[in-house]
Amino acid sequence: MKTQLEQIKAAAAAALHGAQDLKQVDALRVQYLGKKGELTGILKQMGKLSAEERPVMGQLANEVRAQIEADIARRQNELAAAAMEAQLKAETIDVTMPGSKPAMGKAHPLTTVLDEVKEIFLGMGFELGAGPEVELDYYNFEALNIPKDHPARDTQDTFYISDNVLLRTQTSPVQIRFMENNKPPIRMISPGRVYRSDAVDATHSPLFHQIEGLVVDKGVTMADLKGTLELFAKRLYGEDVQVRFRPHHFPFTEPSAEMDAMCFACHGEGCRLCKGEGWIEILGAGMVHPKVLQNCGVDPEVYSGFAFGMGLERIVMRRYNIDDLRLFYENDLRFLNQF
Ligand code: 2NL
Repeated sequence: MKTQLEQIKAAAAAALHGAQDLKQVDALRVQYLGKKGELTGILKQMGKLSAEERPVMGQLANEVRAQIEADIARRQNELAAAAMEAQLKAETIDVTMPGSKPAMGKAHPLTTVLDEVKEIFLGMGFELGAGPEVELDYYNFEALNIPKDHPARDTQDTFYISDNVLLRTQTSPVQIRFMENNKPPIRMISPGRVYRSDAVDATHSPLFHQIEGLVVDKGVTMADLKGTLELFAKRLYGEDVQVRFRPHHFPFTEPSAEMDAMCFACHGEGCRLCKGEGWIEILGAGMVHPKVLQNCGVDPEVYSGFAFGMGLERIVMRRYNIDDLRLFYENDLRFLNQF
């Protein structure tokens, strides 16, 4: 029996040494130590031994079992370590490989020009105003002296949400609210999204951007309007640009005017850019109508003011010679990467 035990120990050690994976190791464990295994088979014969031999063989059998268990554990560790080694080798990251460059975004041309316009007015002491895009009819029209039957209120132009709620068609409601909540002197601009129910084409979009400005104080005159807006045009287009004011009409200003800049392509000669005019329209402006001041709780006997408004898209289109408004909203990188 002793010889048998020694043989089992040696055979198990050799077999485990040759085992190539954990599955084989487990099979050997069953083969030698399992319920029907070789060692167990020997132990079952212990009953036949004499009382003297039994404890000696028992101890030897236990030693053999312990040795085989130790061999199994060692082989399992070796195989696990080898598997880990192989996996690490297969998954090695080449830290010297050049990375893929992330695409860099850049400011949208509307943002770039809006930032310039803001900078010019903030430099003149204006502050920024903002307000809701979903507005009350009162702030968008009524307070601005646009009566119920005015063509500007035509439902073809305005997105109505209900009878008296709409998407603002200009940023003037921001200024109305500003006058309600702030005492003069007021110097503010309100850039923002505005909405008109227009069919989309090269020059129309249901969403576009406006920049309006408002100055209210004692003794503000048309001369302040002209000086401020001329300075703005020179800052935006260059010191040598000439401007002119033409009479116009808006319900919310009186008198009203439009400001043109001399065409920077032909210098007044008339060309394709200015459609032969020599001048290009930049903005609309005027002295705030006394009724509008009154609607906002500003006494027109004490205060006066001027206001102006311009479309951001048109300014950007002229700046970069862009002929289709839709390009601004499509986010085609071939377009956006040009700026
Ligand atoms: C244009 C002309 C303009 C105003 C906007 C305004 C605002 C208040 C009172 C009076 Cl609160 N006026 N805004 C004034 C004149 C012209 O916009 O052609 N915009 C694209």
